[in-house]
Amino acid sequence: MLVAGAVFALSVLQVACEPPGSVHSIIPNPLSVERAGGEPVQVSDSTWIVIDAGDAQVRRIGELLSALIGNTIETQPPVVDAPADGATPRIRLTLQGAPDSLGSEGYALNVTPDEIVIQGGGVAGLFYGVQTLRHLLPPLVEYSAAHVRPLPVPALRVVDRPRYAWRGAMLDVSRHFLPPEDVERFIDWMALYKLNRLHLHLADDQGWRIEIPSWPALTEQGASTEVGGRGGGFYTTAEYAALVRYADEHFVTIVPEIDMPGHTNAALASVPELNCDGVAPPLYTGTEVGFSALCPSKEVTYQFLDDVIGEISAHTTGAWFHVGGDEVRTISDDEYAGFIERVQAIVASHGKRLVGWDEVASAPLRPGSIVQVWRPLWRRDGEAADDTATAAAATRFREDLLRAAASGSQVLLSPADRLYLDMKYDVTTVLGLTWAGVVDVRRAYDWEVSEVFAGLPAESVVGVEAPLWSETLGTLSDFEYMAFPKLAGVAELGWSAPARRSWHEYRLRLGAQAPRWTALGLNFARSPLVPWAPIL
Ligand code: TNX
Repeated sequence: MLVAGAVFALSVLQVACEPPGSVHSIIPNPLSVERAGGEPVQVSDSTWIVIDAGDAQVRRIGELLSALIGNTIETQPPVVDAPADGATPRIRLTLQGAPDSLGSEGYALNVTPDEIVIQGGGVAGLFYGVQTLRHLLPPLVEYSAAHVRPLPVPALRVVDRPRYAWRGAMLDVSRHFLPPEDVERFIDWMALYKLNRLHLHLADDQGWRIEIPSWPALTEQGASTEVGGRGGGFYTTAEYAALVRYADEHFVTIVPEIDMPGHTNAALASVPELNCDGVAPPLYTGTEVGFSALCPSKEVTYQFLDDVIGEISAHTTGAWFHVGGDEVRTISDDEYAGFIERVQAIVASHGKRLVGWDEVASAPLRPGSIVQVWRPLWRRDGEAADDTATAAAATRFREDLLRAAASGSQVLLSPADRLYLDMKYDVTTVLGLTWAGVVDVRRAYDWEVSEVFAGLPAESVVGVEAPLWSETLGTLSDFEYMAFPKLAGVAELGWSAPARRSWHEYRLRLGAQAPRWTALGLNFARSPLVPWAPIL
């Protein structure tokens, strides 16, 4: 009787988490979801997780799922190579049988009364199929020591694959440092929404955040402070390598950034010979930009960068190294282009591909480089500009970008007036900045990536990334508050086909995340544009 009552209460809650007008609450919205009708399937103590025999990667994903489900049932479901006789119901995880068209990140998920089957196009696809199953399980599954409860999963079939290869977020750990365990938490939140690139902004005027054994002053001096003067910190080589490993295990690729030639006061203050006049400036804890630059005409600059890029690249499993390149106001255009060309060769010599902020489009880029567009969309074309200098700069930028794309560069979109997570939600938001406007949840979500640059071929766009700058953010809780709920929308922008995205339907699915985020202990902004589900 009690159990029946609990089951009834749970199915009511489950329905409550699927708001009217929305068939499910999965974010990002999958390519197709078909409800099968009938009773929900119950995951329980007698559910086993069956994997492809002998496949260690599939086993690891099975164990992640077992640990999640184990929060809520009496004993963790065993992960087994082959089902014992009659051992049903079961959840089967396999790399067999997914249509080739789904690619390595795609998957099919089938929930039937007999079994739940996830077929991954590759290991990443299998992991994403498990994330989708997670979204279908009641939010209470996220409490790490929940009371024992049954776990209803609606009967349905999902077929899914991402639109873009690059679905990213960026953490500015220079202006305020986040310790490794906080970055790991952020990776957890990214993985839940199938985001797959974490760009770490590891050096700026206010702090150098990664150990470079051949230049110890960088962290001895340059890591000792942050915006406002307190704190600081850095990742040791071992901590960085462990972060890269943790991210890889969650199908997130770390993209390290050392911003250069500008945004380098922390390095210039630590190593005098990097300054053209050989004199180290004091450490900087303010928030101005554009005043610092490595000396482009000194050989030691390039020896230094070769060491830094080589050391970090050696511990980076991903294919990319981000060289910043933004907002330098103290060197000439020719010096800038020459600097980027040399740095590009250094990045290539360490086996990586260059990523740079949009200013790098003015330099001759190699095929396969990525230009990350940060300028706000209202600065992208001359017509919207209110003075001729801005209009000319916009026109030049558009020409540079199209030329770079024509010679094989890719474009990553992070327009500040949509995707800068540090822009305030509205004028009352205490944290954040407003230089690119106030950006509410709808503004971040409700635009179409392929319409941004007329003339840019669709295949040049590698994806989207949402930067989170931290001038005003001090703790993980602050970072979370500015990232959520907007980052869930960025994930959908990067994953879901345009026909699968509509603000009016999305806001219902978004509102359904509140009980899960609460269970996870994730701090989020209660945007008034979203009908938040009751918190359990
Ligand atoms: C612009 S756009 C920056 C950062 C600031 C941020 C604050 C770009 C590549 N750089 O240096 O932190 O605005 O929103």
